[in-house]
Amino acid sequence: MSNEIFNQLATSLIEGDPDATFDLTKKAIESGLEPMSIIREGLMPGMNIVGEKFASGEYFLPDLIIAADGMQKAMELLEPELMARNQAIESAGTVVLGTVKGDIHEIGKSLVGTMLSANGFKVHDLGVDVPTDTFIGKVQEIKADILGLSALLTTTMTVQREIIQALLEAGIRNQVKVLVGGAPVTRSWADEIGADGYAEDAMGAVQAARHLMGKA
Ligand code: B1M
Repeated sequence: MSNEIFNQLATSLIEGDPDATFDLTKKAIESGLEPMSIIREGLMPGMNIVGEKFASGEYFLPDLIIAADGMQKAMELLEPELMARNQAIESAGTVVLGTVKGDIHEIGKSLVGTMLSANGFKVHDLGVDVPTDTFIGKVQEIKADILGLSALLTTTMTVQREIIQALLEAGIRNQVKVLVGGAPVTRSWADEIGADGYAEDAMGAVQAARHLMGKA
């Protein structure tokens, strides 16, 4: 049953049918499947195939937009489920989160935010295409423990480095831990730019954030 529904979910994204993605996600939740498995085993493989078809020239920008619409409809159902399952009582730390300037990819960043919130972090999500100054200002304003920077494009990864440089110039680099992630981001890139933490996915971001807070 679960494999069948995961395959159907992936297919609904690949074939660009957001209403089917929504209905199948609802069905998967109602049948008792874990929200994180629905994301990892159904939705993410579908999005990855859409991405591959785009990269090979088979799909075009509208195909990406329709797939993202389906994924976002699914996330509207899944986010409350993720929150309800994991809600922690104690505050784990404060995070300023966003996708860097020039980059409008939202879904992965928002999933990271949801998982951090569900695990007790107070998350200030600044959205996408966030100017460097906005990140710096928010970190200073709320005295954030962690600055989470998402980048999905090889062309915008470099902005993560620029933000770390801007923190240094503002004299606050040692006051905040920087966590980086996003599809093209690797641990070696994180090391190269002097980030404090790196995570490959949303659960990894929770573990990395806990580690940065000295709690894991
Ligand atoms: Co775009 N896009 N896109 N796109 N898009 C990719 C990223 C791409 C890999 C597709 C491809 O060619 N194979 C490619 C980037 C190539 C590269 O540079 N390496 C690409 C491109 C080229 C582009 C455009 C340039 C296309 C164009 O205009 N010609 C353009 C750029 C726009 C811009 O940002 N300036 C563009 C636009 C778009 C849409 C707007 C249409 C849409 C996004 C809509 C939205 O977000 N509202 C879109 C989509 C949907 C994709 C793909 C297909 C799917 C992304 C996604 O949502 N994945 C993507 C291909 C792919 O990734 N397979 C692609 C699901 C999501 C849950 O995963 O975002 O990876 P992900 O997040 C993961 C991890 O990365 C990690 O955890 C998340 C959850 O597990 N993570 C973090 C993310 N942030 C983190 C932060 C952390 C830690 C972990 O700490 C702080």
